Amino acid sequence: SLIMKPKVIFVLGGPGAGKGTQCSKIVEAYNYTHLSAGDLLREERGRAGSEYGQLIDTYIKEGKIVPVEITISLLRKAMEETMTKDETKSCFLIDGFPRNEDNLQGWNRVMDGKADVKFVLFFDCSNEVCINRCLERGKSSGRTDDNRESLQKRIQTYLQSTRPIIEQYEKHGKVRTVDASRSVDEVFAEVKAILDKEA
Ligand code: UP5
Ligand code: MG
Repeated sequence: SLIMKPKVIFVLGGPGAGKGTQCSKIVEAYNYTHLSAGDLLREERGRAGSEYGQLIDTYIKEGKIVPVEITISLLRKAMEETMTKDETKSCFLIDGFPRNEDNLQGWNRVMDGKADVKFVLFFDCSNEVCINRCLERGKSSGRTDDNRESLQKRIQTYLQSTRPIIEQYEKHGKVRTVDASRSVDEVFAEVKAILDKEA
């Protein structure tokens, strides 16, 4: 039988910009499935018998971007599982990916023609706000990268590697930018306006 070609929105923005928070709200209101690349990597890191556990652990603490083969196989598996369980679930928010040129090339290699990337939903936020949100969350998150030292590196990686990816999509008119520094509800109102217009 014909399986629907998945529709994808890439969700990008600095560490702590609110990608996960807003994706949860989108899932409540729209028929989208949220796949956080970071969450999938953290899950794989904790999986007994994972051959990548140690590598993922080190990369995350260092704020470095895991080789795309690992991330893309997790994303692809999650998409396939979702669509196999319920074939009407063919819209995905891919949160925190693609973060660099290696990610983008890996996606194009594996997924070209197999998924429709609609646009990038970009949560724009100052580094200062991003850092403060992550430090605040770090008091209870248990995340190994919510500390000043890792955050410095995450911000660096974001500016050096991820911003250029967003700029590439921008050149093709494929970025929808949201001011992510406002309250959760204000940000979500802007997100809704974008999704309702694109749908
Ligand atoms: N918060 C959220 N919105 C708020 C608002 N409007 N006002 C006030 N507070 C707000 O939010 C962060 C915190 O801020 C929360 O406490 C929230 O309540 C509050 P969240 O929604 O979690 O922000 P998010 O953007 O999702 O932040 P996150 O820390 O998840 O972003 P990162 O991009 O840094 O983390 P991710 O999990 O995507 O990646 C982690 C690491 O995994 C990367 O550094 C990298 O090492 C690795 N990785 C890869 O290698 N490859 C990938 O493809 C993906 C990840
Ligand atoms: Mg997140």
